[in-house]
Amino acid sequence: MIKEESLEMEKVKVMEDVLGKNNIMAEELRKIYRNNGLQVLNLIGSPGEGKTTLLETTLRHLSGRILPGVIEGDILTGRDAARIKKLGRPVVQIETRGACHLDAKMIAKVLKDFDLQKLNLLLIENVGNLVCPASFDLGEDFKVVVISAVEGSDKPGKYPEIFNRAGVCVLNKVDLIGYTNFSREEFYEDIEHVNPQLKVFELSATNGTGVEKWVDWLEGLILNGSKKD
Ligand SMILES: Nc1nc2c(ncn2[C@@H]2O[C@H](COP(=O)(O)OP(=O)(O)OP(=O)(O)O)[C@@H](O)[C@H]2O)c(=O)[nH]1
Ligand SMILES: [Mg+2]
Repeated sequence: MIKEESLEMEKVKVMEDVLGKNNIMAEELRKIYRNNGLQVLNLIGSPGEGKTTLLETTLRHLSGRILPGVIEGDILTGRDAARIKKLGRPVVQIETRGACHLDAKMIAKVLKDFDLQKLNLLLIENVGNLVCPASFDLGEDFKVVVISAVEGSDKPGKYPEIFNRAGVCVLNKVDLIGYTNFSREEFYEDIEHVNPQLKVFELSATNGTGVEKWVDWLEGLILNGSKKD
């Protein structure tokens, strides 16, 4: 029993150390973003919620108006980066080779692949996971939690950490909501408990419903925060 407890304490210490080091690196990233007039979003959600599809739709809408770059995080493959590349914006793929989240060190390593002076928005798609990425600060302005109507309305209550740390939530796949038992009442009640300040965009990344509002918010963010024209 005592052995189990001390093992548990050891694990907590290791984790605190890892997160502490990550926080220091995230502060460095924040300075780099600020010095380059970059707004940064960290998109977090389970596999298949539509994060890459949302990025594709967003890039199409922002084309010619905003200067986004994209970092794609996956355990393996460059598939998501290949999708983004087709839209003609700078993109870098990080393959974590097993890690269930991106960390600040990984981001620092790939930033040199961008000409940051030519960007005013950096969109980071984290590894598909609703849990691990929540704890790792990437120096972002906002964590954006992406969930889809298909996965159920009970998620904010069951995964409170990410809903609590996020500034923005995208509820995607609303085109399918009528085929599910998704309850907006339950969803918004949970959010009220976990993070009443959370800004929610309901949209469909595939048919475009609600995308305008999301894009308008993003544009506002850039216009207020960036010095580039
Ligand atoms: N009906 C519908 N399907 C969607 C929507 N958004 C994405 N999809 C579909 O959902 C599937 C997964 O989409 P992705 O964008 O690859 O999901 P992801 O979150 O990036 O997945 P990972 O990178 O593996 O974590 C694809 O078949 C998309 O076409 C939507 O708004 N409505
Ligand atoms: Mg993806």
